[in-house]
Amino acid sequence: MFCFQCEQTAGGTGCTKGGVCGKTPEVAALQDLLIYELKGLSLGALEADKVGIHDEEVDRFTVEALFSTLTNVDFDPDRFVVLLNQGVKLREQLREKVKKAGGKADIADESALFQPAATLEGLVAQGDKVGIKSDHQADPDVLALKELLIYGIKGGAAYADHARILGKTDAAITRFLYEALAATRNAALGVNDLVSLVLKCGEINLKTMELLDAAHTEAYGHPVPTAVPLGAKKGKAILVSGHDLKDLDELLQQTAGKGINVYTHGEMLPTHGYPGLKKHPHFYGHYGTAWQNQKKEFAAFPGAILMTTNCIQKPAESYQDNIFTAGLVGWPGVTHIADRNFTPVIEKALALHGFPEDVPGKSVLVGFGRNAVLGVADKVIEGVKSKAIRHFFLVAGCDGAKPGRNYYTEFVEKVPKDCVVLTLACGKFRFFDKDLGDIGGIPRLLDIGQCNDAYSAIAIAGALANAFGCGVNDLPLSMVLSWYEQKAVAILLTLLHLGIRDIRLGPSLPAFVTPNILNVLVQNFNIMPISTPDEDLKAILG
Ligand code: SF4
Ligand code: SF3
Repeated sequence: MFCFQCEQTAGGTGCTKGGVCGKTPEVAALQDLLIYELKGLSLGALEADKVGIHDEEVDRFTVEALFSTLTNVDFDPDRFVVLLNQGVKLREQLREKVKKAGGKADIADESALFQPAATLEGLVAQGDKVGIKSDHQADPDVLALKELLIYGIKGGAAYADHARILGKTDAAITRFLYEALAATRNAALGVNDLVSLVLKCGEINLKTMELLDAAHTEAYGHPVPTAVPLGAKKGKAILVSGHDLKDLDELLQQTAGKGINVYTHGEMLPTHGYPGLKKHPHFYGHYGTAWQNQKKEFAAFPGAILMTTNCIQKPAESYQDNIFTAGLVGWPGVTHIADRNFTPVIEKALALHGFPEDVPGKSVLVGFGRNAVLGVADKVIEGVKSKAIRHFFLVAGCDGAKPGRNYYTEFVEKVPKDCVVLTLACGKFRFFDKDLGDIGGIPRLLDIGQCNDAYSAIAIAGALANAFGCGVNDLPLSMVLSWYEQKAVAILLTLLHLGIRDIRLGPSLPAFVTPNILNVLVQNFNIMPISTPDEDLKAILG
């Protein structure tokens, strides 16, 4: 196997003997094969488009299959076998439709002719031949850009999937997924073409995130500032992790009146701010921190656990029977809920002892999405004009296991008292429970939401730039980002598409970016690695 799509890749270069994440060489091969198959399917979908055929099932499959290969989502080989067979069936159905419509049904590219082997071993052997390292001819910079493009669309597909689950789709988004996948089979594309495509990936991801923002806020209202307890209430308990609001909503409905309190873990924390979810009295509080601490935190949780999206890790034996997966998440041997009927989760929670006593704890504030922040825009603008607020820092992105991520804790601790920190995604767990006080009633630490809410941060920055009559790059705003998986890659491409400069990125730079490509990014966007909190703060604030 060879995989270097995430930040924790082995030795900072690539996982070759099994993933640091727990991905087996077998699953790595199946994922590579699925991506290869999607390339062939995309070539067919683009031909279908030319004769006016648009297949919703192919759209849905493509989005779900891409999301399944994202870091820490699906570790179950059997699920990939199902996907591989489904994909070829859809490809052939589409081919027939195109043929009937008089379009080009026969595509010569090998990926479009792929036939899955009948056995798991056979599929793994096929996958081993089509991985990242299979293209020996390609220029390393071209390969790097093609991988960057694939990772960008994987992240974008995750957001598209969340929007689709809440009833929002856009054909322009899936059309770009096909274009991008097909482009990776085009040997004629050079560095410049591919740089344009990765920036277009950022543009399409912005559209996707806007759609997701609409999906969330139309279904559950705009988040409102909400204090979330970090302690626990005596009684039975369910812990929900991931990003899927629909799963959480259904679970809250199905647990109503059953004497079970529902807690969030990881990226679910900001969901406490949505009026449509917080209305449930048994939606109690937040337990634990970010995904990489789940082994320790889940082992101590006295109830059932539901993983709705990434990021699952190998369950410890102590809670293997208490954990469930939903949506695209999978772990071999863990019970999967495919239809949002959470009865097994509820039964498990009722069978476990729950919290024997109330557990006291502090609380944290969430709910500072674009509506809440822009609702006090006058105060914010006045604060900047009167110099009460000197600078904004967006300290956002993923969390992970690397010790270097302490940078973000230290950075936020060292931000001067006359500055405001905006945050989103699971990187916030490095500092989310710090009491930073306020400036004239505006909290100094504002949680915008999940990584899924990055659109909100962009909208806030855009509105501030409008109010000050300048560009986002001219605002007293600096972005200090942390990345781990491919959703962060998609968001980063969106920021580059918007022309945002001077982003500081850590804890390390992506292994898939070659020195030449890094140079292009540095020259055009002045993107830079984080250094030390003191040096970076000095460089930003002067
Ligand atoms: Fe390694 Fe990350 Fe790939 Fe897992 S997803 S195999 S940790 S590079
Ligand atoms: Fe976190 Fe996985 Fe990226 Fe949603 S939950 S930001 S790492």
